[in-house]
Amino acid sequence: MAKFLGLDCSTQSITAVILDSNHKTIVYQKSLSYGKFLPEYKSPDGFLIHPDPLIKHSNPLMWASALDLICQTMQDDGVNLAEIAGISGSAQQHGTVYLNKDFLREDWLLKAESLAGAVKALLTRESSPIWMDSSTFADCRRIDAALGGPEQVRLRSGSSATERFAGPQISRFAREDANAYAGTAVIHLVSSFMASLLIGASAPIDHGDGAGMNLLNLSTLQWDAELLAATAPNLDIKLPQLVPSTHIIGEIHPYFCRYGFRKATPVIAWSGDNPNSLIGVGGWKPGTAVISLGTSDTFFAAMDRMATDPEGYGHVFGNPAGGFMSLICFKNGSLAREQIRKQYDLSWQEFDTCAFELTQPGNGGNIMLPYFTPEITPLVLNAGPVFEGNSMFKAQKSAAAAVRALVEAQAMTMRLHSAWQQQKTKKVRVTGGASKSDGICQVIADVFDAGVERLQISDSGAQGAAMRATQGGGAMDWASLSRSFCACDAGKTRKPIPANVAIYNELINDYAALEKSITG
Ligand code: XUL
Repeated sequence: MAKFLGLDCSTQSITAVILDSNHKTIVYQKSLSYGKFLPEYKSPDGFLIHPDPLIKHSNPLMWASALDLICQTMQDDGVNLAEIAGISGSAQQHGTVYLNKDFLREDWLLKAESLAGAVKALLTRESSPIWMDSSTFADCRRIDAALGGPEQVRLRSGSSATERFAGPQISRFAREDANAYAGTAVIHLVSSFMASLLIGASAPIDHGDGAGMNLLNLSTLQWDAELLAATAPNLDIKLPQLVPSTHIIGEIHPYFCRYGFRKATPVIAWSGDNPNSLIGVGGWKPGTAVISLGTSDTFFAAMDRMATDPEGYGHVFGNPAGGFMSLICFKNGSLAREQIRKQYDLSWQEFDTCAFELTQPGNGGNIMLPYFTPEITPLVLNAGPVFEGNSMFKAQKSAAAAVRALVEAQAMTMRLHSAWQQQKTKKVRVTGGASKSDGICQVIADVFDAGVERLQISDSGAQGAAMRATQGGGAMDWASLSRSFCACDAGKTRKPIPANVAIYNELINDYAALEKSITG
């Protein structure tokens, strides 16, 4: 048997990817959005509508229903699930699910008609805060203070106390609903909750996703007693065990035989979507950085040693292939590109021509700070782009210069704010819609002095999970998985041009100085 299943429970949809390790092919891929297929949960975008814009919760029963739904859909699509030799999963990071002591028993799934039906009575909190929630500012500051300052939290957990992370969210729940918190026997991440449903028992949390909680000590890979104590009372007895992401956590529960799964199909630990995507795009090994050009731009990379961002913007998670990975998020991604394109009435083709052919590297000294929307890396609360350079540029009268300035700024801010990793980027893999642009890819190659490879993978989380299931099942190793499933079109690689690299090595200092003049 050579088929492996990866599932991805993301913010808006559930996805399944099945890969065949003998033929080195993806044999099935399906995504179902909660809004369309589970309208009864009244979450068109995957979360519950709330009058307070800082609060973003989802109904965990929706995720349980989605798991039933995707299994049913695979069966209806004629997939023989008895051929699946291993399963793993990916889930949006940071969300938490709160359950009572009956979830720790062995029989809660035995006679169930549906997963949501089995779990409903076991929840101690009806809704789950997700990564989009930013209601825990006060909790973050309390945790910082208890540890003796924000650097302590960062040095231990890999990230400063962060609003969307599980720890601050647990802290808020314990303060605001102490009774429900006291009745909570176990707190899961979305990933370990979904894994629990698959094995019909409370599953462990993996190091990849566990690092997104402000609770895991990255030096010991154990829960940090002081962070736990600063977060909420008795938290040590409510958290699952920690395991490496490659760990086989159990066998699929007989409940799933109704969909055709074979009894005892092994389940490999689930992880967060970013650790899974690192694997899914072939970025498991230090030296390769991944840049995903999406609504927000994200930069992530396997790290060759543990380091943290002294400025507190970057995060460190576990790399499922061992060691650590960075994740840095820039809000002004496609949003900013779209804004400039519209402002100058350009097609995407024209945008690319501006960035590539009509302007020169260094942009004649014209620099932009691309804060079209409030930025998180670096922290800029008052949005508004900054134009510094000649008068035409400052008056925003030159489309070509504005496009190049934006593209250069987005690449330079990524280099600047990933420098804390102190490792040489030898290769960059770029994904997402804007990776089609030759201009953008060439600027990234020149700014990072690294070859840029383009990769079109639509479901990198689910693909990474399927690859992890294959590795965990012993069928293939990381290197052969990456070669087989993350191959790039060699003809489209962009190489750094030494003269341009030299220009950006200078310009980045001017860019950093301009940024400092705004952020202080
Ligand atoms: C990472 C983060 C998001 C979520 C949702 O820190 O908050 O990427 O994992 O995808």
